[in-house]
Amino acid sequence: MTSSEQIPTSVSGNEAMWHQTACNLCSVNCGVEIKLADDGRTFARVRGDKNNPVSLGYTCEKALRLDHYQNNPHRLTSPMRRRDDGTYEEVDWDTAIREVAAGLAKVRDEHGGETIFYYGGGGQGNHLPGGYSGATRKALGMKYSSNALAQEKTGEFWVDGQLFGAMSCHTTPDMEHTACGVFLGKNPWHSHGIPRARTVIKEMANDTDRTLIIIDPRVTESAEIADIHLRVRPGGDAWLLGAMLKILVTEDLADRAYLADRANRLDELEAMLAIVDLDEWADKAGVPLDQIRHATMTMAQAESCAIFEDLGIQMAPHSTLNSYLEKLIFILTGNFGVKGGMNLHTAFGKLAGGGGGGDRRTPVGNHRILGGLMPCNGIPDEILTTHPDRLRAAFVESSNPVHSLADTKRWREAFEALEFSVVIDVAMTETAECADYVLPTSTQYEKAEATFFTFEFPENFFHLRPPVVDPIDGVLPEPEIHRRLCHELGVYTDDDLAPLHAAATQGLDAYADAFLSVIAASPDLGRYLPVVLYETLGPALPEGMESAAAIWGLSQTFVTSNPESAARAGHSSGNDLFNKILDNPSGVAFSSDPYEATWDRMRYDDKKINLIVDELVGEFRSLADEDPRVTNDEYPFILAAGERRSSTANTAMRDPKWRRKHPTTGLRLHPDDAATLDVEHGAKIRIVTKAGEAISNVEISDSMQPGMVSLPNGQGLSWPGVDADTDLGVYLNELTSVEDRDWFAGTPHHKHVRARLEKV
Ligand SMILES: Nc1nc2c(c(=O)[nH]1)N[C@H]1C(S)=C(S)[C@@H](COP(=O)(O)OP(=O)(O)OC[C@H]3O[C@@H](n4cnc5c(=O)[nH]c(N)nc54)[C@H](O)[C@@H]3O)O[C@H]1N2
Ligand SMILES: Nc1nc2c(c(=O)[nH]1)N[C@H]1C(S)=C(S)[C@@H](COP(=O)(O)OP(=O)(O)OC[C@H]3O[C@@H](n4cnc5c(=O)[nH]c(N)nc54)[C@H](O)[C@@H]3O)O[C@H]1N2
Ligand code: SF4
Ligand SMILES: [Mo]
Repeated sequence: MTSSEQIPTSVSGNEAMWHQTACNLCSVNCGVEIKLADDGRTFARVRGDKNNPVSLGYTCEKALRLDHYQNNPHRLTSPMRRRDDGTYEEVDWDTAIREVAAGLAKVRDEHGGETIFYYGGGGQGNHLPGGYSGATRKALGMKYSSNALAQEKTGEFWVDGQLFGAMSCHTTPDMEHTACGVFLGKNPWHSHGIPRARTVIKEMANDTDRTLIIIDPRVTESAEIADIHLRVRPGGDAWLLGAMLKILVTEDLADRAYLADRANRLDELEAMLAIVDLDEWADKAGVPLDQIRHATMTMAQAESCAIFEDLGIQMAPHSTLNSYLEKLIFILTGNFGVKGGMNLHTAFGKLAGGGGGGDRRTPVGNHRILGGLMPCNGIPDEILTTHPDRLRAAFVESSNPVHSLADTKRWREAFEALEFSVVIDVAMTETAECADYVLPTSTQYEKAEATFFTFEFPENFFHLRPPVVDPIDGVLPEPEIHRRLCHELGVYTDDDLAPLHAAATQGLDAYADAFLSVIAASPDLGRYLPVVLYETLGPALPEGMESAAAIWGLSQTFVTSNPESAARAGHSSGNDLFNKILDNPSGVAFSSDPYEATWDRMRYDDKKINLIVDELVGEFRSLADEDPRVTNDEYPFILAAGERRSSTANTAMRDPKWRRKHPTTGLRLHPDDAATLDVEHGAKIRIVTKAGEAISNVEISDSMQPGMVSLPNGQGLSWPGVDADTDLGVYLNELTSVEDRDWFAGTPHHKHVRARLEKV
């Protein structure tokens, strides 16, 4: 590793101008404009991009600190190879590509390509580069993959599939227009998740005709401004939602005309809800019954209601069941397929959703593969075994699973047990430190970049971001890495691509014609599509935009499969859409729908909602006997391991200096608990779980419930020269266990880690 700070490089474009791009620190990817300093590299100023059609100039305080991501002294600038003693040496790119291809091919030849697994491919940014891995994966015959979605959203996706007919039927809340916005286990003030979150929820709260409802055990910043805050017991949501559903069906609040028209199996659902004893369930939920009834009536009687569920229920007990019960609420109140409610949106590119509804299983643990993704908590089991079909090699890209997934110790053991591993990253991460090879790549501001978080409805948007600065020396963008790997693996020859090279110089129409005939003649080339496009069309694109070549393919696919949505947004063909994407550095609407489109998008033949998810009925019944009020003497606290705060951004921001203005590394604790433990604000405290222990400073806060504590996510990242105990924050997943997970989807219970606190 060498420092990037002294490497002078030329600048793309005019130094004095504002460069349109996006913030990569959360999934809404607000459009921002960046002005470079005189050195042509430092982000001197960052401001919201008013021309971005989604964020309209909005940002939060985090975007202003993006320079810590782009310019820091610990960027990787050379491929690294691990020596036998565990240290690393720099190797040149030719050597790295040759040895990585050979190492992976050896595992494929000896054990089959399906024993090499792929993890990552993009986080809150960087999905476009990850898309190019598809070629390398096919070249090696890889079958199993996963990413962070399989530790939060796969249960929800699967429930959507059961209710609406396919996992691609992803629901999105119309918070902009809703009369009643509900956030369940979500703190939009900090975590966003919807465009312009703070503005939208403030408008909702300030408007006397609209209602903002927050369901969270903590008094979050969002709860502080909400009209209604249901302060649920940690882990108590299943009982709360069960009680709400019971009130809807027994107190004449369900929209029965809508249900008769739009849904099947209402009678079975009413039978399922018969077990709910309202007083008992309200007590288990920790919320007074009159508050539950008031909130339920408000949701049912509002002109429209939209619900956003997130980690507070998805990473808590009964995760998949919670998603099911939450969705029943907007369905029973007639809020699916309507303005201000929940709708099915188009997608430009795919994040997950393929791979069926869980019929595929993992080779060793027999875990359900939902949306094509192995459940994250189950992956170490697939490696640390003598089973003949175990996973033997890993390809990790743009992700840091050793740090971000449960039980770091077990993940390190798993990496040790692999026969071969490679990581593509911008930094020497905790995962990179376990790999045989580390390949350094350009940052998201050094290449054409985009995410596929295209969740908006009725209009949906795509933002292709041009590079802001030139790449530093020594790195390659991911598409180039995958192109070189595919060549090294010998999957096609230069001759195969000659007609495409020639056509690319004659414009997109000629290219499209040549493409169809080349693929018809050699269908095998289609398997390596992203890199074929990158290699042939890439060089014909504007300078710096080579990595956008795959977007040409996605534009064709989108317009062919959604001609009406594309036409309503003004796009007549795939080439037309692609050109507009290239011409609009602030983003463009690729799709526009009427609200009825949701019903067309339903995948059951009769276009009706299936109200009964058979696999989850047994779990619902078991709620009658389970009691969340019972405490654990050995571990009396519930630790929410991973709260989103002003200075958390998963592991994208490694430099602790980025937290200087918002120093939030502490363990939040209720004043009563602090008094019992006899600790003061700022004191050190030891947190002990069954998996491990850590030291944190204490932040006394009456936003907490007694018995509940919380730690911020994404901290404890190594950074040379910094005192780990005081400035780095807690390395959370040294405290979590892989076995604490949802029985169905395998999603972790990170919001519900049993812990003991000890004064230091
Ligand atoms: N600032 C910032 N924003 C981010 C990120 C970031 O790192 N930093 N990460 C992004 C990512 S990847 C994601 S997935 C989202 C996540 O976004 P959120 O899900 O909103 O984030 P969290 O703060 O983890 O959890 C939300 C809330 O769940 C509550 N909670 C804890 N236990 C329970 C419970 O038992 N029931 C209920 N109902 N609530 C509970 C917590 O008190 C917390 O306020 O944020 C995104 N946005
Ligand atoms: N205990 C606990 N654990 C959690 C959570 C929690 O709440 N509690 N939250 C979870 C959630 S919701 C999520 S989404 C995950 C996120 O965890 P991950 O999926 O691991 O994602 P990130 O932390 O965003 O890691 C992104 C990686 O990409 C690298 N990177 C940045 N730019 C580029 C680039 O241009 N190219 C490449 N190749 N690499 C790049 C960064 O250096 C970093 O290593 O964490 C999860 N982990
Ligand atoms: S972190 Fe803030 S500025 Fe960045 S995308 Fe998210 S909301 Fe926008
Ligand atoms: Mo996430």
